[in-house]
Amino acid sequence: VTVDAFIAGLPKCELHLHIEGTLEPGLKFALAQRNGIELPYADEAALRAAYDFHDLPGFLSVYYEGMSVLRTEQDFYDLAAAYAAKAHSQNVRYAEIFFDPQAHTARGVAFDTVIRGLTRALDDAERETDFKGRLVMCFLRDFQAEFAMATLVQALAYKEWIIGVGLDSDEAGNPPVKFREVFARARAEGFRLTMHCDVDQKNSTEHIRQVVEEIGVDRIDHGVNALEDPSLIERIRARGLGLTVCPISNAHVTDGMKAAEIRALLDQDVKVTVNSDDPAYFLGYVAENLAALREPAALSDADLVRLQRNAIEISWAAPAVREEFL
Ligand code: ES4
Ligand code: ZN
Repeated sequence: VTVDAFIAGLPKCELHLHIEGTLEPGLKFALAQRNGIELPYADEAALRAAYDFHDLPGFLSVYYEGMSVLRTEQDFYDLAAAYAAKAHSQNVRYAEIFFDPQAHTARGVAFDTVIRGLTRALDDAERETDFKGRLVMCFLRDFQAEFAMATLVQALAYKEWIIGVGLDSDEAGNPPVKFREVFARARAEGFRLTMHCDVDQKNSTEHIRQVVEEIGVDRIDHGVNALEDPSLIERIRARGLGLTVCPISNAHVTDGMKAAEIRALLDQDVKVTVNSDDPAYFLGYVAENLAALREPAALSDADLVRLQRNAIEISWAAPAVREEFL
């Protein structure tokens, strides 16, 4: 897709972006070399050839395998610094950035190493450019709730660096209510809450109902299947709960970009936003996602502006950041 001048110039806000999903093949090879790790691919081209996903589990196995090169604080710094530079180049002014600490602590990398590297890169970017990034800690739903709770407790010492918590990874058999106590504790500790309700999952509308009614999330990641239940979508609209959708990601792991659904959400005044999810793997940052969606979803320039306003409105940005953007 080509990104035209209007999309390129639009000040952007991105709310659904996994920092580990921004690990580009070039950086992956450079970090592997720096850390003395042998990748099971001869070169970048061979690695890219493995990026041929047709479903969520297929994607997730490559995504977790890729993280093995991230070991030191400097590795996490370099990862976040590269994303910040890329986001700045696309006129992203504000991003809420997921990180998956359990994917690192489970293989022996300290929580402190992960968060210090990421935070230092975001602080440097904020000082040097007009890009601001904030961290949202995601729990992996295919691990036990006890591990998520232990991770939450570990994160309390770093509270000022984390604005909210989320839930990601493989949804099959891992419903939102599995993490009821974890999210109740997170809310009590002052974190904002979001959860993935991935597209076209088994029990999608039941999972969305759980996040709205039982967990009490502040927004929903993906969640487009709510359209199948008019009373559910009405509750989402009435509460001003945003949906952070990811068209190019959906095109890879579901049966399409869900352009008609995004159009319907806009037309029904649901606060929908467009995001990149795992741009190094799905081959599109936020500008490319907007460009790819423009024709299929019949997005006018006003719609493109609306998507950015929706994003900053449903964001957890401080009032000063919000005012500067709007
Ligand atoms: C993810 Cl596409 C997707 N779905 C669920 N969890 C994830 N973590 C990173 N990307
Ligand atoms: Zn995601």
